[in-house]
Amino acid sequence: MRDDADETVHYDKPSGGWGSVRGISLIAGKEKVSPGALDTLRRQNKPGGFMCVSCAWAKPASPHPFEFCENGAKATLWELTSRRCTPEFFAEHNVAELKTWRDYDLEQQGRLTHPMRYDHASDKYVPVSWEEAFRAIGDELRALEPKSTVFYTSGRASLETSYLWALFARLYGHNNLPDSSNMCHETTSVGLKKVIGSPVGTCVLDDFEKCDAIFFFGQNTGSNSPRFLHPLQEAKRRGCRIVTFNPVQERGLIAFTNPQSPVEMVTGKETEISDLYFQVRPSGDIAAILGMCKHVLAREERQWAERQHHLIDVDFIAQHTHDFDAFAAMVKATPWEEIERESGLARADLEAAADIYCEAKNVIGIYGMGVTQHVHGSQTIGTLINLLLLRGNIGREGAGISPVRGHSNVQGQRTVGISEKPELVPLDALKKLYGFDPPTEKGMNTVEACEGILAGRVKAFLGLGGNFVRAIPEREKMEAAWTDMRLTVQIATKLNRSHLINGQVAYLLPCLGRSEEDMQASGAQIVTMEDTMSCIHGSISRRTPASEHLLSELEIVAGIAKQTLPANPKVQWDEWVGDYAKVRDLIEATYPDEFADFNARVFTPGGFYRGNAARERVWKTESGKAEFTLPETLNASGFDDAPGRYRLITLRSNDQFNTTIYGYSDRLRGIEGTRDVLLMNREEMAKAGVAEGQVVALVSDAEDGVHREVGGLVVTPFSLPNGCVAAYYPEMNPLMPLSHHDRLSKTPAAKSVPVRIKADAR
Ligand SMILES: Nc1nc2c(c(=O)[nH]1)N[C@H]1C(S)=C(S)[C@@H](COP(=O)(O)OP(=O)(O)OC[C@H]3O[C@@H](n4cnc5c(=O)[nH]c(N)nc54)[C@H](O)[C@@H]3O)O[C@H]1N2
Ligand SMILES: Nc1nc2c(c(=O)[nH]1)N[C@H]1C(S)=C(S)[C@@H](COP(=O)(O)OP(=O)(O)OC[C@H]3O[C@@H](n4cnc5c(=O)[nH]c(N)nc54)[C@H](O)[C@@H]3O)O[C@H]1N2
Ligand SMILES: [Mo]
Repeated sequence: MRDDADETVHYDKPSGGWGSVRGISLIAGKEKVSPGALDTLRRQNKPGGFMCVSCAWAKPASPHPFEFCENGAKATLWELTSRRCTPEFFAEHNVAELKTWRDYDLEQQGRLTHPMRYDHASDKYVPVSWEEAFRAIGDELRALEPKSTVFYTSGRASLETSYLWALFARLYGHNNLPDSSNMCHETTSVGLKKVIGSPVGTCVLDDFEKCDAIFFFGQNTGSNSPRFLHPLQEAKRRGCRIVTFNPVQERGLIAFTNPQSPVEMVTGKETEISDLYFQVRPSGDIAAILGMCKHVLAREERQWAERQHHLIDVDFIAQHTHDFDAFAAMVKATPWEEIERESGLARADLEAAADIYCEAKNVIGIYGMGVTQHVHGSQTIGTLINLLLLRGNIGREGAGISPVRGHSNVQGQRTVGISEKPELVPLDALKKLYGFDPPTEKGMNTVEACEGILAGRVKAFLGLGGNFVRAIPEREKMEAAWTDMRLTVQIATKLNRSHLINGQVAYLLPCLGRSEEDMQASGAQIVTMEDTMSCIHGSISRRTPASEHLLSELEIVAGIAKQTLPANPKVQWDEWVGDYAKVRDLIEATYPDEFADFNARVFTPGGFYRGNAARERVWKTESGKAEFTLPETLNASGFDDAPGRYRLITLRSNDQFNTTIYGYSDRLRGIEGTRDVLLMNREEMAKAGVAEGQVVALVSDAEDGVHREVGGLVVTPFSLPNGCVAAYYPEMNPLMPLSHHDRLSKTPAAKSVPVRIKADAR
């Protein structure tokens, strides 16, 4: 760890503990939650209960008494607020006025209660009936060329809704199905698939009970998947070693007090999480991992010479992998000086980390956005897989690769057909089931949809959840181009910025949240999701919906589809709305291997596992084996260092869920009361000639001639590696060029954005 204790990270207490309990009660007060909300929390993430709307972390078969965390509680209470954003509210405030509000204040208006149509003349949202909304949207879609429309999804919608959303797109005639995943783990879907043949992680929860070492790259467990801290704490107590690579000293990866343990809470006893913690340079992971591989191979050579005994798993490498020799030669040829320079870490440190790797029988690799959101993020994934392959750490109990997904069903949406890539979808099965020819032309992902909107090619955007204009790069140009679209439709629970930037015809359609009862013809409905470990869970809730005018997401999708598509006896929207079990039957018919006996298994404790070929050492790659890959560069940022140029990390705080800001307390990083900060270390502050508390602007330093600027940032000393700065997402998104994305998957490279610091004129 950097030895600059005087820099921020004032918060020296472990994550969890009393701070997290206080976090929950604060949000309960702020949201003025409706009666019974706390009882709803008790049923969260348990078989027969409802599944948290926050992160995608696994739900264990034997849950804790309270199987939720501070942030899961916040997400649920956010949904169960007693505040309502009604037609009266929209009558009082026109959209121009609402645009001057903070994003936080928009969501603070509470749950949307009525379907609304945007009226250009008054610049206001006005109430509309569901029938009228569906008819008007259907009329618009029928008049448009299907391929000029985009159906976006944010990763919350259930498997049932997602399946029908994708089916609707294909029946209508396109594969333009961008997903929040395109800004998130698409690097995994493409990069991991390329090297091991699986687009998702190979670990299950049990593996965490058997592993001897865990290597963390760019995943902030304490904030973003806090329930993961429990298995980590248990692993730690068993003697499992944990090594972390992260430019930021994230509290959750340093120490944890279990808020569910009365003893720990009273005594303040904490578990140290990481044995070694390295503040790698942003985009320096390829170099760091290569350094570890170099040490592993050097030890192998020594050990073989001395004892005729292999350190690496030569049998596994021979039988299951491809291109080892080329990789080993490359590692050998890469000088330590280069590794040290690009990673920002010392050789001795990387060797110490590699020693832990060598001494552990079973190793798990974990990663998150700190890996995926880089121009060469997919190469980092490939390099990490190289390290694991050296000792056969894939396809074995207690070992494997575990990318931690973000949204609660983002992985599942891909499983059931939300994909712009037709080759990933069983089009033949769809053809057979529904009697049509599904479109075979590749659709648009998020970046391509943005390019299409900028170029005027995209005429309609339908958003199933999310806050697209806030989450994407290139904000200024995108917002300007957005209003040229003919039709924009947003299906949402709360008002956000994306609802204020409208096409010529625009609708805002409010839906039920997952924590609310979804009553249909056959009774209260179950919905399902897939967690980050490929386990499928049912979710049901009995809470009274926020408004009697809400429809479920599935009902809204069916309502629009019915008004858009010609009648087809094999497509029975009303029947499916009446009983979601019938949609699960269709999912099973489309994906018989993964979803056999779907309806019978929805409430399997811990979820049912849909399987993973790579876990069985069946490699669905080009070579039919797990691929050793040769990184083309040690610098994942995609740009060179230059005087005055910084790599900007865009951060999530502990007090937000993506574009939803719960509050202004980033407790675990010790930043309180504001998000308008620029974090940098003191050495860099001195070099740049800026002082603590000074207000500055960041400007884009991408070499594309476009001026991008965000001002009003207060310089705040913070422990970070040299050459980088950090600030919050989504506030920094105007600085991100649209073209700045992972080369393979087009995931925006939000963790190393080239910027300069400018004295702010304000
Ligand atoms: N409370 C809460 N929970 C969430 C979310 C939320 O916003 N709030 N969002 C959800 C979603 S959609 C997602 S995708 C996940 C996101 O969860 P994470 O994957 O944890 O994503 P981030 O917090 O964006 O960044 C992860 C970490 O990467 C580090 N990092 C940055 N650059 C680098 C680098 O070059 N190398 C390395 N090794 N590390 C780097 C950052 O310091 C940070 O600690 O969380 C989900 N859960
Ligand atoms: N700079 C930068 N940009 C990033 C990232 C980053 O780390 N840095 N992270 C990226 C990542 S990982 C992601 S996943 C994306 C997130 O992008 P999105 O998924 O598009 O954004 P969210 O903020 O999760 O969406 C929040 C909105 O969803 C709606 N909502 C909430 N619950 C429901 C529901 O149950 N149903 C429906 N229909 N709507 C609901 C609410 O209206 C709420 O305002 O952002 C990406 N952008
Ligand atoms: Mo995400």
